[in-house]
Amino acid sequence: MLNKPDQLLREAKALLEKATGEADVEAVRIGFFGKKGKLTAILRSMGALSQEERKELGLRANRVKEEIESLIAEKKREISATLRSARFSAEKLDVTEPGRRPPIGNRHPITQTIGEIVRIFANMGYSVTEGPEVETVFNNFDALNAAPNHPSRDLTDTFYITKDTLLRTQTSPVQVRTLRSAAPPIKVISPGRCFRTDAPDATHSPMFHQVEGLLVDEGVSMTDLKGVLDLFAKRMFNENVVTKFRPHFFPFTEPSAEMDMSCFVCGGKGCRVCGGSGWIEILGCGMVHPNVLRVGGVDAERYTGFAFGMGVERIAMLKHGVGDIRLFYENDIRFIRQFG
Ligand code: 2NM
Repeated sequence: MLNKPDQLLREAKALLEKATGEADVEAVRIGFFGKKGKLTAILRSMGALSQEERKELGLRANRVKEEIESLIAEKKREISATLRSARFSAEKLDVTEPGRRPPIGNRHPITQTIGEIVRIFANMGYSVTEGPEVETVFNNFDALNAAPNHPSRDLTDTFYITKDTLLRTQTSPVQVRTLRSAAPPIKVISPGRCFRTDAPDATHSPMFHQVEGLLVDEGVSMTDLKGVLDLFAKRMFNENVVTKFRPHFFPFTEPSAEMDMSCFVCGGKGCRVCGGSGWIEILGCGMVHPNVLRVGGVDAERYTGFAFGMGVERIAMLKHGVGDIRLFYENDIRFIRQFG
């Protein structure tokens, strides 16, 4: 009986050695000092002993009690130190770690080309106007002097929505809206999407982009048109290109012309880009037809104007050597990234 406390001390030491968490240590404390604890039981059972034995056992039991208590306290400190250092290394923050870059894309080549064209004209004092893609037949055809039987009105060329509405086949209806809502001097550029029922191939798409321009003022002549568009070609391609104007026909301009530019790749000698001719066709233009000015509410006796239009895809294909218009709409990231 007298040896029981030392036996309990050994037992407690063994248990504490194996303890790995605060709960294990707490279980040891309860196992020895709790109401039903082993040391508690010894102290309770002492009433049955002689006074000598009680004194000796009491002494030993109290010494063992203190020793186990200090072992428990030490173990608790040890465990909380281990837990803390584990937490510290889990929460470690490397403030010298380099930043992670988010993946950054680039503007679509068509958006970029529109931006370049618009910028060149903005630098010449033009403002940008935009209009709806769903237009009236009136703004898209009638106001632009297209005869009632003009082939471009054909159901097989135009996406009609109703008898009177359609997807615009060009951006000119935006200029019609401008003429009807503003007074000269007018100097605008209108980029946007257009739609025609073309079957897709290397140079056609049912959806494409145009930039059109319009300038109306007193005394505007064909020489103003030539000066502006020649400067545009030089800024868009390079300073050395020269331009020439070939007579053409558009219902909304009279006279009308197409502008050719000397090949910016071979300088006019003839190469693959210009098809050997040394010349590249880049836009259509002309003096705004008096009928168009009148429908637009402009006094055609006092004012004259010029207008022009170009296909954005065609310009982008020429500039970047893209051989198939459909590449612009596939959104293959490997294609788009080459314009970054
Ligand atoms: C072109 C060619 C020639 C043009 C005409 C007009 C308007 F509304 F003022 F009459 N806007 N755009 C025009 C003229 C467009 O595209 C090849």
